Amino acid sequence: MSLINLIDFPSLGDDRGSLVALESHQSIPFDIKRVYYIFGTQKGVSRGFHAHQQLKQVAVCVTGRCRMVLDNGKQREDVWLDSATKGILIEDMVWREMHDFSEDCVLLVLANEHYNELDYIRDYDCFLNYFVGNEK
Ligand code: T46
Repeated sequence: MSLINLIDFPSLGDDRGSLVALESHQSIPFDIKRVYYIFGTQKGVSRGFHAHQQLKQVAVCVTGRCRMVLDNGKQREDVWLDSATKGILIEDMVWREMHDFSEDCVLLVLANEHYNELDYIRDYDCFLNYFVGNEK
């Protein structure tokens, strides 16, 4: 099964332009508790390099693009986020990296929990070790 779970957001455009509405339990499959956005990423800089123990997120590039890498300890896949109408669902215990940010990239992220640094696994070996004796 693919790690890349894309969500198409309906564009409610008219002749004035476009509009996308994101709502809990509509196009976003959870209660939204937090919204943040990543912008101004310097050329050549990659971000992420962590997993979350218990956090679901949907990420969408509302402007520009970046390449999202997802890894569940067995498979690693990547996808370009390059559309304001295409989100990616990132489940618990998935290692993520974001690469190749365009200068104008604004990556909007919706999360089902408040910020909690203790939820982060920032070491890849620790991430892999988590699965030892804890098979999904
Ligand atoms: C993720 C990817 C897609 C906060 O204080 N509150 C927040 O809600 C967040 C997300 C971050 N922070 C602080 C923690 C760090 O001092 O902001 C700083 C940068 O965070 P971080 O280095 O974790 O950022 P990224 O771009 O590596 O990762 C972020 C999210 O943290 C992460 O949950 O899944 O984007």
